[in-house]
Amino acid sequence: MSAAVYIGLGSNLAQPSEQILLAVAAITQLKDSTVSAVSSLYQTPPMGPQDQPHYVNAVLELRTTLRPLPLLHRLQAIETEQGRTRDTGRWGARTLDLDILLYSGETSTDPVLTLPHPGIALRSFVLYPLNEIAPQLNITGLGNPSQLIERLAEPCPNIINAKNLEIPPSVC
Ligand code: A4P
Ligand code: MG
Repeated sequence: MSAAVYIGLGSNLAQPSEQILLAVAAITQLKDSTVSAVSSLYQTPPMGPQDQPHYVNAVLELRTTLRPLPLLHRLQAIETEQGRTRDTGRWGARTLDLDILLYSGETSTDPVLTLPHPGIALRSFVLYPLNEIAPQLNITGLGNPSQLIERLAEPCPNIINAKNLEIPPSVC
């Protein structure tokens, strides 16, 4: 049986929108997996060091029979293929970051793969795109995206590519 997985995508180097679209295409090619929803692209101010460009962020939904760790390794390979280096310090600029936000209802405190991703509830660049594609999602122990957005009280980031939005999300 396949798991419902939510993946956060982020880029702020080397034509970030292109990096996100390339990554979506690469994830679409993963074996034993189907991309079932992709959010719009959002332009977001950097969290962390401010001397770096704005980010483009998105979230996608994947149905997969890959287990969490093999999936993480495949996502890290895609990051590397798209020129990701890990020498820019914590939360430094990057061509591509792929985070597993949720893997069905699985929970883990292992630093190699923490589930749900510990940043979900605190990041507008995750919550708005997640709310766009999965408004009813029950985020283990935390509530759904729109409840978390209300608690966060941060404005919706700019949508720079609304290709999936026939109707703009009501929270924006
Ligand atoms: N890791 C543990 N859990 C996970 C998970 N659920 N998904 C481990 C993916 N990886 C996970 O990640 C460091 C280690 O986290 C990995 O070895 C993996 O085993 P990394 O990608 O090498 O480094 P990182 O991304 O710099 O670290 P970190 O702490 O995960 O940062 P975040 O949380 O990814 O945040 N501002 C905006 N506007 N938009 C962004 O997307 N992203 C970041 C990075 C900072 N500021 C941002 C954004
Ligand atoms: Mg990361």
